[in-house]
Amino acid sequence: MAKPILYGPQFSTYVRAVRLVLAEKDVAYDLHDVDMIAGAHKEPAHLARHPFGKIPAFEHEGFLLYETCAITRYIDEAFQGPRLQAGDPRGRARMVQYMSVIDSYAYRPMVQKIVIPRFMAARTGKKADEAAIEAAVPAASEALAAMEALFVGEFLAGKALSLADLHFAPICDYFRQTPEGESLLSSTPKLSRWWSTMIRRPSLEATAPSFG
Ligand SMILES: N[C@@H](CCC(=O)N[C@@H](CS)C(=O)NCC(=O)O)C(=O)O
Repeated sequence: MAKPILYGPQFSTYVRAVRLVLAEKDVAYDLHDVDMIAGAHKEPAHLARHPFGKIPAFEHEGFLLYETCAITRYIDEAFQGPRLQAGDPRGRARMVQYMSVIDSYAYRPMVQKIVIPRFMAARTGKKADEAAIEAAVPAASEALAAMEALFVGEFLAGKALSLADLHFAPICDYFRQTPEGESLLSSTPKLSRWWSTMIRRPSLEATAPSFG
């Protein structure tokens, strides 16, 4: 099979989620950068791959795909390697539930409202809007609490690693590096334990974001 192509910058949480799946399944791929900082994701070349101008987009032997959940599920089903979806309906349903919770309730407050402003402030030396960050904490806390309440096994969807773990790991990795994330994660012991095992996976190390 030809190598798939993943379009997007390596520091993007959703790009990393796809890279984690590719790494866990040991699938070789080409990563084509899209300069998100310069706005290349809103330009015609990328809009042809993703009409909403988001990151990432994916291509495999002429098959074009966008939306991270669809991409990671395709990779799991189309390529060899360990299965990343449970064999039973409840395990798969729990995985999808987690991924939906992450997209609908966790990403925006944690990444858009807390991580990005904190990282931008650190990079530019400008002050972050503390009131805006503080305003996002209750929603981030609510999302984490819901995820903690659903957690019953070693991994998000049960006893085995699934697409859900790889969907949340990039967000958790950035979030825990903010004071808000560090504090909120200290009150979710199951997720904190989960993170301490996730961080040891070679796929996490292989996809660690870098900022030049
Ligand atoms: N629903 C999309 C969300 C992707 C998304 O929000 N990606 C972020 C980067 S991690 C992005 O494109 N941000 C730029 C923007 O919203 O303009 C998916 O699942 O792939």
